[in-house]
Amino acid sequence: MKRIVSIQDISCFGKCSLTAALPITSAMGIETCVIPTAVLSTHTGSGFEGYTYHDLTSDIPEIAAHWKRLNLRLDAICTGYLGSFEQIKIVSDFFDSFMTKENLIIIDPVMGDKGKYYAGFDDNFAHEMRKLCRKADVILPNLTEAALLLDEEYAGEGYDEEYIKNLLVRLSALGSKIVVLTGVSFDDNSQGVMSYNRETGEFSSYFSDNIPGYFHSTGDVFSATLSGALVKGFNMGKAIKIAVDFTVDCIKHTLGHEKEHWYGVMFEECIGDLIEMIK
Ligand code: PXL
Repeated sequence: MKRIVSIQDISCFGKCSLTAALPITSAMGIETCVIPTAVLSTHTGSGFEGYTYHDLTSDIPEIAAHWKRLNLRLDAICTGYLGSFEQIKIVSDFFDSFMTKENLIIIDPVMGDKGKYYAGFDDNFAHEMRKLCRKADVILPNLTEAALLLDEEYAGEGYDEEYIKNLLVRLSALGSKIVVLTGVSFDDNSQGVMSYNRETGEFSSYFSDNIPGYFHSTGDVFSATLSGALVKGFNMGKAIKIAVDFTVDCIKHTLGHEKEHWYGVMFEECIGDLIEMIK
């Protein structure tokens, strides 16, 4: 059985980060260990003003030291929302202790969306995240995070394929072998991802339906599913297809329930579809 660790926050209510990753990768048949980076009453999205935040940075080195004594093998180390600038350094140390020739380091550089930082993030954080990305096999930024990592203007809409290819090459120069850029859309009807493998020089893309609206937590659903599919041994092209198709499935399933489920997609009712997709 494969084993991964998911390093990100627990938003106690809000269906994102660990509360999405844990059920998704477990359902894919992967033993999922967690390192919670912070405990929040909810995620920080607008509508949840007044959320509580408890930082767990100081617990991480102790958890790592205990796991080292247990000689735990990890097939992938996956990171998402990291709670603070200081935490990035500690996660970087965790990579140094647990990375091997065989395992995968997958970083979702969660920092923002729609051209803006999420609450609590700033340029110092982006600068530190840029350094962390050097250690990754795969990074999964959205277009906003790509701009923040490269310290440049957010492209918004109206870019073309050449622009995205150039962005991918420059992102890969930060050091990761593979860059998977999410939320790419060249027309109103489709949205998907484009990726670049620095070692082979290959670009690839996969698009699905563009569903108008904003759906919270889809980045976390996508990154958990992609990480799971890679650890299961699917090649990058197939893993991207599974992750995009599952994310779109979750969004379609949420359509018509957005009033009640504005804070996160209803991925729970789609888990059965995911299990079929990886058969
Ligand atoms: O979905 C990304 C995410 C994860 N964790 C927390 C967040 C967000 C996005 O807003 O607030 C706490």
